[in-house]
Amino acid sequence: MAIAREAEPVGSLKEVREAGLDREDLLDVYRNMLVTRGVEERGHILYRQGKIPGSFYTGRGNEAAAVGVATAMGTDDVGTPLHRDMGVHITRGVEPWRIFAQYMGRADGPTKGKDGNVHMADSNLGLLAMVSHLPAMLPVAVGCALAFRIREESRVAVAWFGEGASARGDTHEGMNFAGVRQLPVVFICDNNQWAYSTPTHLQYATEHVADRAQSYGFEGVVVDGTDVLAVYREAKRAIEKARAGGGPTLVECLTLRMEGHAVHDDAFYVPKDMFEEWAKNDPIERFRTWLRDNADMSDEEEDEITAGVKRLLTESMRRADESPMPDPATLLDGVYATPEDLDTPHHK
Ligand SMILES: Cc1ncc(C[n+]2csc(CCOP(=O)(O)OP(=O)(O)O)c2C)c(N)n1
Ligand SMILES: [Mg+2]
Repeated sequence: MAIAREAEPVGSLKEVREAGLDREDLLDVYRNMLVTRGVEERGHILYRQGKIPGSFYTGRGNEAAAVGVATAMGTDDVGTPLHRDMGVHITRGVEPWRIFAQYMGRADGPTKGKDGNVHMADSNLGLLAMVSHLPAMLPVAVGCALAFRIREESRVAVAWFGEGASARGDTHEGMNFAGVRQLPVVFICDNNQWAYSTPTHLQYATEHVADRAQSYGFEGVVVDGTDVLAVYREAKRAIEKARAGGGPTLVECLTLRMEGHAVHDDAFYVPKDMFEEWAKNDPIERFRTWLRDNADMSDEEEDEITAGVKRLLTESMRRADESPMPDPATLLDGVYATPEDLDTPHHK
């Protein structure tokens, strides 16, 4: 039996306005979702051209969940997005050419040509780069929330994790501590129903991952992760509640991972009818239809947005290709902190 609240879909333009988005914001959300998918589709081409070292991960099917949550964050809030959350980077304002540069290990990528292609974030935009070990970023986000509390800053930390990662101890430790201290943190579960080839019934025994929130002393919500407006509304509620001192929320965004775990995996183990069923709820197509039915998006507006995104991506790939490989002399830059540069009291 479900314990978490199961969120309703968002209906009218009026309801969306009440949740804080005007028509221009809605078109921006649509644009961000298109850019997100476009960056990953073009990244896939670069990979097949042999220009991307290592493997390559995409978040196809997760565009609404990632863009919806990031749209609800405040400028000074921080987040720890993962390998399915390109939409968070795009919505926070990372320029796509820097993402292509990152993919190709170039000097202008957010990590200046170091680390894996999705292990990135621009800290100037309030994002902390992931490490591979899942879900090691949850305690980091909880630590940020504790710092905000101690410094009396009106900021919220947003922490992403996959449903597979929810089986590991860091999830428990992070959520328990956040619940005990009622910290300003929102946990976002990207539940794409697979952890590599492991299906959900072999990952957790509750109906929803969000059902666990109750045992940590905070609210759990399950939302359709293909409905960008419902995700936005639930994330906004949770973030503002955290900011107002109401403690954490676990928001579970339910989607299907629409491709393999990474490009080397053809997802042969996912039943075909599952893909067919979820393809009917493609998040971008779904929002496009909503905009046309509810916000009078015209053919001209749509064409202009689509053409603008295409131009942006083409120009971004060209610019990224001009970015140099990192200078080997910079190999250790940024790896170790220089204590005298830190402003923490114990380093003075
Ligand atoms: C502690 C740890 N174990 C194993 C891995 C290898 N690994 C990377 S992604 C992944 C699947 C994670 O599944 P989930 O948390 O559902 O995220 P998804 O990839 O489905 O978005 C695994 C097993 C890892 N990165 N960290
Ligand atoms: Mg998963």
